[in-house]
Amino acid sequence: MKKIINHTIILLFMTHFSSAQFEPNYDEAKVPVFPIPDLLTTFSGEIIKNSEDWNTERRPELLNFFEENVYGKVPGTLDNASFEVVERNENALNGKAHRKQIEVTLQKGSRSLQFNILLYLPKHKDKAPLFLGYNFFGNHTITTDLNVLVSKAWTMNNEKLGITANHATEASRGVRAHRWAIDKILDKGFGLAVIYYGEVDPDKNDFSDGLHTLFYSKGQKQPKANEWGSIAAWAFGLSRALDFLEKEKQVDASKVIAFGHSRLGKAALWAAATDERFAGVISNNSGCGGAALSKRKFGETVGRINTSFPHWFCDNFEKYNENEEALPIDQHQLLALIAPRPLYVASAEEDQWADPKGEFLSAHYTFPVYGLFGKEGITSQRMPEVNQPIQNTVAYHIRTGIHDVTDYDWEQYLIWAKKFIE
Ligand code: GTR
Repeated sequence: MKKIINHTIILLFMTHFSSAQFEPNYDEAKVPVFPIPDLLTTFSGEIIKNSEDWNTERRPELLNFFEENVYGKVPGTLDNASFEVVERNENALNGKAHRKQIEVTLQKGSRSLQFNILLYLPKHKDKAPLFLGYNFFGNHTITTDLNVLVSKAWTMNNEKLGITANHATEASRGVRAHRWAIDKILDKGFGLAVIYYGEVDPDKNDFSDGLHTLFYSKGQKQPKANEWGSIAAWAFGLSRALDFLEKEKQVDASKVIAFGHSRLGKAALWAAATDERFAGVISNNSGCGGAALSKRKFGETVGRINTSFPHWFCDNFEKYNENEEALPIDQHQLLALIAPRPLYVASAEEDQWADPKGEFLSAHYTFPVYGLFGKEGITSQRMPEVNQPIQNTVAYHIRTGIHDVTDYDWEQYLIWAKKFIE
């Protein structure tokens, strides 16, 4: 309760005084000088010299730190998960794809939660590698395909996208199609599976709904300080979708790439860090609490993100509000948890809020861990020019334009995925 009151006060305060309260730093000269937490030295000072020690010592302690202090632990296990195909068509998208819509039911004791997966698979492939990711406003927004079901779940209002009264309607069909290059994905022989993130956990500072409620003990109203926020809940949802994909004959479940933009990029990274079945991950403009280094305090900061979105991370993360120096880790160590699997970090030139340079450096600093596995990271500290991708097992590009997902982004992801995942 106390937390809720505090946040309400902070939020009210922010709405009135936000510009005076928080001035993001966009000046490289004002970025603090700080030591990059070393990937290959354990918290107790041991030096990691090979992949085995990384896997048995360093990786687990880093993962544990992020679980306890950043994203929060999943507090239990489900009793059951079931999957029902509620709609299918062998000739979707002008005969190019198989379409399936799957209702997933997660159960714990007497409580349950349902969410829907929209799956497109290329008809010319017997077993397809696949991108799995969330969308912001419902599966029906990613395509003009009239058969995609409109979500009944709570949805953030967005008048421009035709969403009012917190529920989506036909009016928003296809409004986000430009973010999902479905034809290109299918033509290259990849499948695409998407989920509306609000069905897994509605994106609001309210822990009385969504996935968290399944795991509450008697009388519990919100997760404990080291338990999951919304990002970890969304990550958990991606893993349950992967459980389903493992049963799908036409999917190559050993080649599922978690994909996400912005807050959903943070969720994709955390999903791939916690679930090693993901073959790789793409972080599109994930920014603070995603790929970007926190200690640079460039654009969005830990204090700012925990104030604007108190439900995204676990409460323990608030210890680092305006106190990034005290963090014994930084986000390059989250990225290193993906190793040796392929990792793509992408930025946009006009998305300074997400700190493109901090995203690049974070990807760069993972190279010693990829090196332990004989994989090529990004060794140069020099950021590439705009629209000049670097594509190794670790890949990075900064494209022209704003915070968004574009065809250009997908074209690069497909070139890289063909080389490093397929
Ligand atoms: C912003 C938030 C970012 C990013 C973004 C998004 O408001 O500050 O961290 O996640 O939302 O998800 O579009």
